[in-house]
Amino acid sequence: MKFTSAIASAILLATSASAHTIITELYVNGASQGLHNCLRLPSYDGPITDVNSGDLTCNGGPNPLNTVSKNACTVAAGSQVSVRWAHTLTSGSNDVIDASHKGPVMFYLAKVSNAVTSTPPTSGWFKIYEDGFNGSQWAVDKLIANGGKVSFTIPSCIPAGDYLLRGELALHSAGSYPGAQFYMECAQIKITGGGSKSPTTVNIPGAYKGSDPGVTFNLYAGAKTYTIPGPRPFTC
Ligand SMILES: *[C@@H]1O[C@H](CO)[C@@H](O)[C@H](O)[C@H]1NC(C)=O
Ligand SMILES: [Cu+2]
Repeated sequence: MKFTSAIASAILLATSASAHTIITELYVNGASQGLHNCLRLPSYDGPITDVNSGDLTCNGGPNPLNTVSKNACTVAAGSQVSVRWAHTLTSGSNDVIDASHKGPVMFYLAKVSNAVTSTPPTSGWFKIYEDGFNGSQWAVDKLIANGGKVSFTIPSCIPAGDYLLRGELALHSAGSYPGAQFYMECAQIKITGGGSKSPTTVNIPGAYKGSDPGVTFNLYAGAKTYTIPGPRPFTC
């Protein structure tokens, strides 16, 4: 009995460790900005599970940020940005995340004084993209089918300047809280052009609660609808 359950938990551990994911590459209008470039990368691809943790902003804590790029990438407002999630810092597009890790994909922006050196702010975040579940496919299913890449548009009307772009992928074993696994990395970008609109912002941590229907959600129970956590995305 004991022996069996020890083997079972070892297998579970191995499965979940092999299943994690991390953002490894940023693209602007389809052009790679270079592997790991302009990214604040943790040493480990593990999740954050406490929605009130400061590590929810741009990772860190149990996953020390030890591969922080010295560069910010320039992005014209209104252009298309993509990121590539991969299982490890060096995985290719055939190894994105274990298919069991279903859930939504979201992107947020926050203005900072210096994209490379500023501490990730806990306030000032606005969502610019979200994809959840359409009744048959999760955002993560589409991500895997697309080699880990997801694309979205930087709003054309927000002020130029330095920003942190926060990519987030979530959920998996979220039937009770804590349980949902949040995977997030921040990219260092300088937005050019733009306008003068001021999006409504939220705090991260702060925007999610353990009791949110999109945070505590058994995605293996056959539900046909899902409420993505956080605010709805800003549009110009
Ligand atoms: C859900 O999205 C997938 C992939 O884009 C698509 O093939 C499928 O038809 C969609 N299903 C519904 C119910 O909209
Ligand atoms: Cu995992």
